[in-house]
Amino acid sequence: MLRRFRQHDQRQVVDLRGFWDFVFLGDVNPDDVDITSLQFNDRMAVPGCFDATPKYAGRRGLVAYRTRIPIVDETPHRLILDAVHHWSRIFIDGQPLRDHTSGFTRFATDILGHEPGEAELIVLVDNRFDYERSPLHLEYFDWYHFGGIARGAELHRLGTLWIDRLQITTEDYAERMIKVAIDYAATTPPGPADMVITCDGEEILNEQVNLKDTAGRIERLLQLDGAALWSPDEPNLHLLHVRLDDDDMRERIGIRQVSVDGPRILINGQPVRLLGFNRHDAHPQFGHGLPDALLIADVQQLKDLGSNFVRGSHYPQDVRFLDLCDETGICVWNEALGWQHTAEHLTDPRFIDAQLTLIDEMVAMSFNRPSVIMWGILNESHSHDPACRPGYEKLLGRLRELDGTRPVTYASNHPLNDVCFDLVDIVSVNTYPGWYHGGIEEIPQRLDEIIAHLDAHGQADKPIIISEIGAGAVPGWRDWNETRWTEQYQARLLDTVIRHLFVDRDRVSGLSIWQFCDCRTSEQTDRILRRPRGFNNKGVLDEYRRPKLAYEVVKRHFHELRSR
Ligand code: ADA
Repeated sequence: MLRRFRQHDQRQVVDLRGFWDFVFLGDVNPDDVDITSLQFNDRMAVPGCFDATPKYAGRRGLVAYRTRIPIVDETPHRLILDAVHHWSRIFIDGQPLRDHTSGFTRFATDILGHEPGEAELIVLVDNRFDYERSPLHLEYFDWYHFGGIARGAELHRLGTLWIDRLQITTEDYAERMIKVAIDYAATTPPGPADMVITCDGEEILNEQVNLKDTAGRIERLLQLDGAALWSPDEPNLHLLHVRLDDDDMRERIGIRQVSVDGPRILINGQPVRLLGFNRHDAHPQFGHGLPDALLIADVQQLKDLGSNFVRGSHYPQDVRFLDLCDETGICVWNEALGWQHTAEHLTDPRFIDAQLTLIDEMVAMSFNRPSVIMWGILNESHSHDPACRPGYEKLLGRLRELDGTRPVTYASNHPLNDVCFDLVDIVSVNTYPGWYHGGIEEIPQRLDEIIAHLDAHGQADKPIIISEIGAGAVPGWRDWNETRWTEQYQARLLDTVIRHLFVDRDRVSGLSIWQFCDCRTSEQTDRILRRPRGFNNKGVLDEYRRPKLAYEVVKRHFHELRSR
């Protein structure tokens, strides 16, 4: 994926974005497909979602994408796809190499021992709901599950010794101390290898390492004297480049540490109040395959609104969006894919295994982004049911294993009888007073009840985030009655929420309004019947990012609060 900086000077990388051959196969079992006899009768953009294009809008089934890729020599090559929804099978020259389940995460397919020349790459993609093959994409969720090769695609020539992954952590922001972990791999034990590390073009390490195995990890502690820190207000970034013999990798980092101290969330020891939105990575014309220009526009409007926080609801965020958040100082709650799961899912090993794989991939693809300040799981799942607690323990435990540097949380809509809050660093609550229950005038009391209950039940020494709250407003609908679904009602509700949470109060450390912009919802009958237009209309902007009445209300409050 093309980033704002070159990730490799020496490694040969081919960007595979463009128009691929395409065919819609329909309601067929992938195991019954004769991959050598496919008739590609169409073309499709990669990245993109085929079911966001008019011709295939709303259709679900198996599809095939095809392109040709250059195999430089007989050394290993690696195909990297940044997100394929919801299930895929990768073929090279008609041979199946791997399956992948779940969208939203980057995954690699290694091509070994292929003779030099062109190879045919076919990707079978399935956007149907099929619990067996993709247990994390379920039709009842409150958003439309688009299908396709939705984000970047590239081919890497790995050579005989390569850097599999760079993982960089800030060990001590005040001392500008970072730890660089270099995971390497090789076709044969490499022996002595030259390793050079530079930061912003300045050499900070040059040594020979003796690599005895075909895979391993090299770790170095480096002090970047005088390097500027990353924070929401001053998002300074640095380019760290590692060369290992003939391979190399560049990562962009922010020197910062996130911690919690009692009810405060700290970045580099300074308390931060998170003000922002839940944002679906979606658009009616692009599905989950947003063009770069739209990501720029979304970030412009988030900044215009005065927000410094986005909850990536409800799945791992596009790394291009995270790059922009790194650059503009927007803090991100990055979340594993999940929505209102019950014990049926949380006690199913297939579901848990799929969650663990997705968490591994989410952390790997976004670990080095300073904008990601916390990890989340299992939106609004049954954390009030003791039968679900082992599932929460396992998934939160995996996050802590993979990354001890970021706080973890989950959004609960059962704040008064939740049995898993002790497992998280930050307590997050979704609540909709004034929308699903009661009037706007009851909002202060409802919020105070929740906060008082949390403080009285063991959570008084933790930060609280109101992770969802809001109201629906059909775009352009203004009415004398100012009832639900009008833009006036939404504006009045959000005005009441922000005033009550933050004017003369500071118990709550963060707010993510539901939601940034409207999004298409699931086609499932009992979902869509409750969603005018077939959209979740609680955006402060509509799905084409046109502001509603509430936009100016939220903007005024957020800028005023941020100026304090
Ligand atoms: C829940 C859910 C959101 C959305 C929201 C709503 O809080 O987490 O994804 O469905 O309700 O609009 O009702």
